Amino acid sequence: MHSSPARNESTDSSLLLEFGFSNTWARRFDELSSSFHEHLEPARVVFESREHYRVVTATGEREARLAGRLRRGEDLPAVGDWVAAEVPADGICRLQAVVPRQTRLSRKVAGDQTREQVVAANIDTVFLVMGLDGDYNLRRLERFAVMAEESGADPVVVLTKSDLHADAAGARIDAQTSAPALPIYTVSSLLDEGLEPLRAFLAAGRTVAMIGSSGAGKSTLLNRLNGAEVMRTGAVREGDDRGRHTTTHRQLVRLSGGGLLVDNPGVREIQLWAEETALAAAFDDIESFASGCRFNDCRHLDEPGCRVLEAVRSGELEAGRLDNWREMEKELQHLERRRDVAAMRRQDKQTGRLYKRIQAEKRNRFR
Ligand SMILES: Nc1nc2c(ncn2[C@@H]2O[C@H](COP(=O)(O)OP(=O)(O)OP(=O)(O)O)[C@@H](O)[C@H]2O)c(=O)[nH]1
Ligand SMILES: [Mg+2]
Ligand SMILES: [Zn+2]
Repeated sequence: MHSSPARNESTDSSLLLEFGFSNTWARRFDELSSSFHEHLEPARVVFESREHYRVVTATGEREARLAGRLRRGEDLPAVGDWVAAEVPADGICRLQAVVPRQTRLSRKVAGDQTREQVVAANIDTVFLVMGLDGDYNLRRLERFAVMAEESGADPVVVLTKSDLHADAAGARIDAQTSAPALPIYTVSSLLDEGLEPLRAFLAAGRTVAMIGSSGAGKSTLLNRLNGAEVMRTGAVREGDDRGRHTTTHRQLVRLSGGGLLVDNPGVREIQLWAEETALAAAFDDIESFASGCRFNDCRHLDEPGCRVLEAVRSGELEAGRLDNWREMEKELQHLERRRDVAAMRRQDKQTGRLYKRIQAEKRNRFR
């Protein structure tokens, strides 16, 4: 494989390093870009809004658009992605390809379509952000935990607004039953309390993405961790503490301390895009109870000798948590069927195209 001098220049760029570039990414970029005729440079997507992108290149932040071949594809670049870009001396960059991802935080697109939406790519840690005000909802936290488990990054729970809760420590203990295996931090951005331990996830070049409802305090947390305001924040509604969707675009911000933090618009309802293994990981307590059931194929409904139901009776497992697990299990099974159907349709289309091509070739041959 050839190695172009321009690429080496890029690899040495301190700006790219600050945004998380490494030898591994350089190698992957090299592999990808060597199949192109155009001269391409590595860049990281830091902003995305419909088809408008901003990327960081070796020489600075630039505006970017998708090249035609990317626009026609199904897998669009997401914030956090490393891309191979045409970078003109000035003007708009053209993104030609996405470097294969290390991790990806995904959801199913809203509505009926069976499609993945990548919320953030190549992140090391996911902050599951939830307010200790009216936003506090353990069932939603469990759902976020499944989404985060699927990502390949490490999930961390961040309970914000501790100053608004009379018993923040108690709320944290309750949250632990919904995320038994995850670290949980309680913070107040208002009082600047509890933020220090979060900085450990934001060392130079490390990437963290935040998910949570609108109004949970994500952007406020980002500003606090940064030490100066970069994101706009907005008051929540009186009565239900819901936010007003102040953040409208995904954005990767390099904090003054060197870490990279992806802020996202708030989401209230997420539909999962995950495998059952992610569900099992987020609910490993239920998995381990289930291994004690008398029947191997126990559905934990009314079977005799069901260890899971016994755990609910004895108070070891919350009924609401079991119900939530059931609901998500159904949702994931449904998703899997829909994904199979969607894959078959794609296959049919391809077969159809192939068939047409063969027919056309035959016609040409016998003409
Ligand atoms: N009392 C208190 N208020 C907070 C804290 N953190 C955030 N807030 C307030 O909560 C409201 C919502 O904060 P944002 O940071 O805009 O919330 P967000 O999660 O970014 O919301 P979206 O951008 O809509 O998704 C603002 O009025 C903040 O001042 C906190 O620790 N304590
Ligand atoms: Mg925000
Ligand atoms: Zn059982």
